[in-house]
Amino acid sequence: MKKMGVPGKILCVLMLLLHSSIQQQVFNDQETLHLPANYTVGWMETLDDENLALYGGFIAKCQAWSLENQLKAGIRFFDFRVFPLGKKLLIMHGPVYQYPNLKDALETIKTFLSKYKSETVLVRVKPVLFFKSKVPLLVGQMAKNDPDSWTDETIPNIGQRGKIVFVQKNAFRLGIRLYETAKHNDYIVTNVEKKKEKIIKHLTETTYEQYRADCVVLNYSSGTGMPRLRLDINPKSLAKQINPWLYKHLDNESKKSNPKPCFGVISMDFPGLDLIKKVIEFN
Ligand SMILES: *[C@@H]1O[C@H](CO)[C@@H](O)[C@H](O)[C@H]1NC(C)=O
Ligand SMILES: *[C@@H]1O[C@H](CO)[C@@H](O)[C@H](O)[C@H]1NC(C)=O
Ligand SMILES: CC(=O)N[C@H]1CO[C@H](CO)[C@@H](O)[C@@H]1O
Repeated sequence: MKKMGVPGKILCVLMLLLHSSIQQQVFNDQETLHLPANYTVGWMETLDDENLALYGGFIAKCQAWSLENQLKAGIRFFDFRVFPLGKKLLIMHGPVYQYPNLKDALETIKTFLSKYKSETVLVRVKPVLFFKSKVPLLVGQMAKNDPDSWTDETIPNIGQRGKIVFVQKNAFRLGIRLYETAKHNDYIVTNVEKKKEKIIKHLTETTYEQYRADCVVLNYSSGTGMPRLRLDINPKSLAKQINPWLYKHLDNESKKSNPKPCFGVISMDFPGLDLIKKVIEFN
């Protein structure tokens, strides 16, 4: 694989969309995706090859859309939790991604990339359940000699479009490194206002220069995880409250900051098209 990495550059973020209906779509839990006819699916197309090493998309955990629809909506970062079964890698939360195994999911991404050649998709694989050490090996066999996959630690230039860029996670040492802003207990949500404070803290943290040198910053924003302490807050109900606020917050940031901040990859639950678009605008 040709190295085109430019050290010192970082993965900036974002998302996107152009939907100007009266009601803004910042939260979505519907399976169907209604893309406006003029929606820019390949939003990375206008990105300058030289400008940034790579742009991120956002993670959408607990997402209602299929993998393909998430790609179309602009999401460019996926977190797959997998466990080995024989030579296969099965994906947990199958219904969300439709595909029970990693190979099929990667094929779906590749098919998307072959159609939208300007795009780059980050993939993080997290081994779960059992035989975790087999996972990097199996993924390695799949990706190492695949010209459509990037498994180097060096961050590729955005010029390297059309690829699946693997992202490291703990023992999974394939691909570029990721700095996560979230601390373990940030997952525990007891209070929406506190959650907002944390999101602002994370968004600010990812703009620090120090993290930009050699790793991608994963910004943990409305990704809620499973709150342990309160039964009345679940990822969906939280996203419903957080997403409109996050939209406004990003909107405020985009107006006051010049140059625009680079937030890294923003993780969200149930984002609607307008929220996605807002993030993409930061590119
Ligand atoms: C897309 O269509 C909507 C509604 O028809 C319009 O308001 C918007 O400006 C269009 N966006 C672009 C980029 O053409
Ligand atoms: C956005 O800015 C407006 C005007 O300065 C302010 O009233 C509002 O609270 C801000 N919203 C968020 C979510 O930061
Ligand atoms: C979306 C995501 O990957 N979030 C991460 C946030 O940080 C926690 C704790 O470090 C991780 O466990 C999550 O995976």
